[in-house]
Amino acid sequence: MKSQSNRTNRKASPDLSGLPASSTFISQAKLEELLATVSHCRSLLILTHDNPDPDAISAASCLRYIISKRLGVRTRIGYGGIIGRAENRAMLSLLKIHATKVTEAVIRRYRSVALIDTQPMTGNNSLPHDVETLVVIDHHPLRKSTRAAFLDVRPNYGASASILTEYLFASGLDVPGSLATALFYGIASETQDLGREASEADKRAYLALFPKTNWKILSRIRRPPLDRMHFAYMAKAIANAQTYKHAIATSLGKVEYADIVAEVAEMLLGLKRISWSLCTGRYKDTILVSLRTSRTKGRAGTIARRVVGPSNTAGGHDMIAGGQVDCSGKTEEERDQMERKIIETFFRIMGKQELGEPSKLLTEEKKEPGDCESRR
Ligand SMILES: [Mn+2]
Repeated sequence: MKSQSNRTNRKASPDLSGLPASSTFISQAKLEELLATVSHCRSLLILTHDNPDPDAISAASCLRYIISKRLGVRTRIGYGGIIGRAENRAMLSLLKIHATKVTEAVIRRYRSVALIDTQPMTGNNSLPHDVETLVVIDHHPLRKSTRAAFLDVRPNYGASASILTEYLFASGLDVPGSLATALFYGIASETQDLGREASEADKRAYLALFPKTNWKILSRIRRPPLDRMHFAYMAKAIANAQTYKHAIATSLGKVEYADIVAEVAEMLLGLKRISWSLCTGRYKDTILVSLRTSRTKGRAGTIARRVVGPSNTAGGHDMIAGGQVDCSGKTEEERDQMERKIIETFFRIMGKQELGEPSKLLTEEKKEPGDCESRR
């Protein structure tokens, strides 16, 4: 029985759909290569991007499981920023995943570092530029500067968790329910339930994990208790939102955790007739920019780079992207100004260089209570 092949059969990936999910030849060979590379390590730091999402968390946790079971090498999962999103915090606690914030000094203590769901010098992780990377496993486009003893970068995959799922099944190890649930959630959230940038490989991994997933726990992760702060951010995001043509943008100003910027960008994309959304927010000395589009060939990564300009870092995929603009040494007013400038640049790009008059999402029309007539 062959599964029906869907509209996109990406050239880069060989057709493995006829094979059982547990044996993809590439991952079998890559797994052996990975184990050989890591086998001489005394300990390994598994580093994700700052403010890791479920894809990064689950992929890191799977790598840790395989390496400790197969090699007995001590590992630690670290990240530079903060895990703020309620779903991600629930994921860590309910699935008992141990990940800690690491400083530059801690990173430097490790001889061997594995980067997961990110690459050296992307600007979204805390690996110092002079520290060598032993392992890179990622699904973002391969950067010219990326060097590692072991490299597995598959830009045609929708999630890093899908790559690690293949390793897991290729390893022949038991698949614990908690790990399956983490990976399943990693793939599902990264690809919006396989609807966004998912390839055949992601579907295969998703199906392989399906029978082992703990649905009760997954449901609790997806509906976590939200604190008041969350609603306050949403209120601010909506109050500040402006639309221009098919684009919407907002700024949050100072934020206490970085994830909220992406969360807002995702929420705003839900507005009718909108196909691009952007949110900015300041976390410490960085202005974070999060970009989303509903266009499957939107090249959001390229747009994000244009939005932040050549002296800053940005990257991403077709439909999701992010960037960061350094604002150290600036006053609060200057920082506000910089956020406005980013949104202006974004609207200019959306307007093909001409900038019309953006309008506020919420207009101050005289409305009777209960009047839900929409704007014309
Ligand atoms: Mn990812």
